[in-house]
Amino acid sequence: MIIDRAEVIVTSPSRNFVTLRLTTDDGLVGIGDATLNGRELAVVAYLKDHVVPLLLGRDAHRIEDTWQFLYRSAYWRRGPVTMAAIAAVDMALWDIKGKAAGMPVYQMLGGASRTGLLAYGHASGTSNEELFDSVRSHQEQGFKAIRVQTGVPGLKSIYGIASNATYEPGSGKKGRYDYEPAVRGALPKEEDWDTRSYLRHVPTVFEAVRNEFGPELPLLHDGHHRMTPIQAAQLGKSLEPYDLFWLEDCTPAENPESLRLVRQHTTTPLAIGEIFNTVWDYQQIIREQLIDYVRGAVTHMGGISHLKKTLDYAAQYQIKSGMHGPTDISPVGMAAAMHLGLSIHNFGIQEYMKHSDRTNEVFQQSFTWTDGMLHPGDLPGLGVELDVDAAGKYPYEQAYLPFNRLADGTVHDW
Ligand code: KDG
Ligand code: MG
Repeated sequence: MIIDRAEVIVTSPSRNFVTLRLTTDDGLVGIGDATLNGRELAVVAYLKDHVVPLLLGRDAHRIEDTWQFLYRSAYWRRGPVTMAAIAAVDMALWDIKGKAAGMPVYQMLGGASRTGLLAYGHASGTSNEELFDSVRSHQEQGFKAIRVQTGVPGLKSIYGIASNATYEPGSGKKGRYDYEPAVRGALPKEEDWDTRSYLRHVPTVFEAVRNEFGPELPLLHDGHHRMTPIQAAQLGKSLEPYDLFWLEDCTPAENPESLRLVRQHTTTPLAIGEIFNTVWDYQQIIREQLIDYVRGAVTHMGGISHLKKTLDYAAQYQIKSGMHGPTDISPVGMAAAMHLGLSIHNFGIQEYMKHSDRTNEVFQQSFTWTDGMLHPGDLPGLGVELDVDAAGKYPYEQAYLPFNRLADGTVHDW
């Protein structure tokens, strides 16, 4: 089973996606997600110029050997561009192996450890009323766990709040909350930030949400790297009465030591790592039990093979998965996360934001969403097919994530 064709397909139905498509000499096709939001074309160049020529003629069955060859032979290791490219190869090879065996990928990873995957959705609002409506609408869609993001008095615009969402192009729909469609344009949008106002306001919102929705509903919150360690400690402590499922990215991820300080002050569970790329980024914080959930994405952590190793390591410390699943992870990356999540013992929760109708036209999927639970389905491989003609209708468009400045103009983590 020799790889005899490797194509890199860029499409932008509602946002940009990069997909690697491998074909074997016996006609099997496997796809992998290599999308790196806002820096997509860097991965396209890495794949086309440096990975595709190395894949042609290789045995498609040798997933681990191909991973090690791409990782070690380059000399230059880690980093989001390299690891997204390797992730796409890894996913595509698991897809092919599943199709060759006639099995869904989760069966090849050891079989199902549960019947479905608890998933959380994103609710938000600039006011409590708007937020409550958003929580209710997520509950109506079946979500049994909900991330809560709130506007902050005095701040005009915060990443992740519904009123900032743009509309689905051409759909006439308004106010869909997520980051799809992406904000197209030649420059990133500037937003404002004030951590003290945020720290004062957020606990009042969680109190209101608990009063409205009761103690049972699992609630999550994303701090989006905006706090210093002592500010994060303060927030974790002030949120303890509201029993969060997790507080995510409370400090910038570069410095694992910060989490030690946060841990000394709060029992609010911590989730981190959506921008991490390897097990080595996690090594210290797992070993020292500084987190409770691993947020890595299959797409950015070198694929199913490498994220599984990371999660197996985390399992020794009772740390669970909380794989990244925003709409900038393509349906291929989401399917890979579902197969992995279904098979491992230490699954925690899966982030899930529905893709747009246009995205679903390009990527035909077989996962199911039942009563707040995801399941990857039982088709051989990953269970996602890319419609190349539909993909061709939506060419790449430059799009950036926003960024923050403080009132005095200082650039801040966003
Ligand atoms: O590409 C960046 C987004 O995926 C990220 O900002 C979303 O923080 C995010 C989340 O938790 O889904
Ligand atoms: Mg996040």
